[in-house]
Amino acid sequence: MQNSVTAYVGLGSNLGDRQKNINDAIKMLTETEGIELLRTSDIIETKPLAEPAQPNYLNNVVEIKTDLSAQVLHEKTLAIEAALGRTRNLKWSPRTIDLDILFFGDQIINQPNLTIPHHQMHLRTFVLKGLSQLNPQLRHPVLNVSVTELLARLNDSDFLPDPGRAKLISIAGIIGVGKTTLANKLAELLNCTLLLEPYDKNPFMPDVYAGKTDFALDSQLFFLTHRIKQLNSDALQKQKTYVTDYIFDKELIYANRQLNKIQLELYNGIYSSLTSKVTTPMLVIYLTDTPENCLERIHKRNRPYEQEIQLTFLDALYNDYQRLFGEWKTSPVIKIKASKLDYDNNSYFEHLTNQINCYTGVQAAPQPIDSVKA
Ligand code: A4P
Ligand code: MG
Repeated sequence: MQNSVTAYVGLGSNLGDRQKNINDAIKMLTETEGIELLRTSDIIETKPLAEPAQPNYLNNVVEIKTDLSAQVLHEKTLAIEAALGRTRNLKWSPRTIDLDILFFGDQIINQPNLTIPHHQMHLRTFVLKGLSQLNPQLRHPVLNVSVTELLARLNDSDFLPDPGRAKLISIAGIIGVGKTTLANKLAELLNCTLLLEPYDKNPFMPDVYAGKTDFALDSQLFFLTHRIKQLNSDALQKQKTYVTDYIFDKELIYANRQLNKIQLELYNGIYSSLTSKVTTPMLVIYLTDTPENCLERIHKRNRPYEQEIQLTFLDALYNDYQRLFGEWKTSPVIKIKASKLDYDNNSYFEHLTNQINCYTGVQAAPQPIDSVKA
């Protein structure tokens, strides 16, 4: 094949003989002139994204070599879907077979009927698993990140952006890791609203850090009520983007560390009755550094009441955050080492904001037809 391109097609079936539908679709792709089948990933059973009442899917990904154009390949996949009995009545109704073009070489295509890379593939574990099995180093040409890294960010979940909600980007990490600095920078670059935690307004904090644990509950409730108000879904505009320098779930981490048993029981009761309207993040940026480096930053920034913080406390917080994100299923998480943040490097931040825009669904500027981006 001359001028051929390597492309990846995702297959899904949740109606009829699912295994046969996938095998038939692969056979028909293979028999299409201009397409050579290279490899197929394992077929996996997956829960339906966003439609829990539907039957489970079987999904896999195929790697092909083709000298067809992306548009012609798309027409061929539509014909295969039709031949295998796919009907298009309701959006996302169960289907005998669905063929999505995931990648077409490293081309970026934005046409009315065709978006490549597929516009939500970076939010779908059932797609990224197949891709990383076939080619772990393969890079997403818009995100400029490997499919293996994209898969790790989802922690085995699939996500569907909800247009009825605010786009909240939360920066997480232990004290002194640099969350507020990053939040300020991102809010400026993304031209969005910055929501900061009122670290200097909590009247109980100095006492708590000075070891007066009687005030720990007051201090926790001060933060809790502030954040509940700040992130209340009625207070945030849908579709608007916000950046916070904290993740709401840290409240439980700190409460567990700082409250005694009786305080914690009371706190937990209040917590669960008040948090139902808190907006959850669409994307988390988890900033990490060694507790030693964070302690050094805390000493440098010299907020008086923080100067008593001990390394053992930061160590414990670090472990709590690691546990939180080991189990996190609420949103994708971009993990960044604080040492990699380069505030003088515009292209570093261009890359980061470009990625954030992909996750929050801000469309890239339309590209010329069949434009190719290196
Ligand atoms: N289209 C645009 N770009 C592409 C592309 N790269 N590849 C257009 C294929 N089609 C593309 O697709 C809707 C329109 O998208 C078409 O007109 C096409 O020109 P469709 O296949 O007709 O409709 P659809 O599949 O219902 O919608 P869509 O948006 O493609 O949905 P998805 O993204 O395919 O999601 N859960 C699990 N576990 N596994 C699944 O496979 N699939 C879906 C459908 C939902 N939940 C799932 C799965
Ligand atoms: Mg589709």
